[in-house]
Amino acid sequence: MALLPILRFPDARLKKIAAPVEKIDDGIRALVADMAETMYEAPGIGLAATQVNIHKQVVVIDISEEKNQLLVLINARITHKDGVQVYEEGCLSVPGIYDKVERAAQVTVEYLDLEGQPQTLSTDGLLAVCIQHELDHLQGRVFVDHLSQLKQMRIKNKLAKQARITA
Ligand code: K1U
Ligand code: ZN
Repeated sequence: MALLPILRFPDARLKKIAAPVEKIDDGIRALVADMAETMYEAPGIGLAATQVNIHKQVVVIDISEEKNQLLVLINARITHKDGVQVYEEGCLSVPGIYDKVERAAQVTVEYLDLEGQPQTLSTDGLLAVCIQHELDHLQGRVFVDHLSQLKQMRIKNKLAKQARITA
């Protein structure tokens, strides 16, 4: 297993649209293992392949306290959304920035698991937020795209300043 470097906003590669996985082979299984290790080490509660510069429809999520409930979503599609919730989101590609985003309160998602079996999950709360956040990444969107232009400009300036300080 290996830790993967995480792309940082506003890297243009975060805007790429991920392609469906055609075959769940050893390469995909190794990618999932590396993504899970990278997410747990960060630490985070989710990671999309886009964030590690792999443009395939692969997501890992674990919102459990014990970090022992890994959810792997391959070729996921949200088939139903209902209601509205607002949650203060963060993102491993936008370090140190948190802001409120409005998303659906409940979602139903259809996906393939790591064995290639079709699954359907209906959920709400933080897991619903995290699924929408990660599937946004696969479509080339980051959570700051949901914020005002003014906030986006401030975030870019703040991250550029941080990058200058750490360079
Ligand atoms: O996609 C990502 O960059 C991961 C992101 C997921 C997420 C967080 C909050 C709302 C929506 C989606 C993160 O994991 S940011 C870090 C974080 O939230 C966290 C880290 C450690 C413990 C608990 C939460
Ligand atoms: Zn993110």
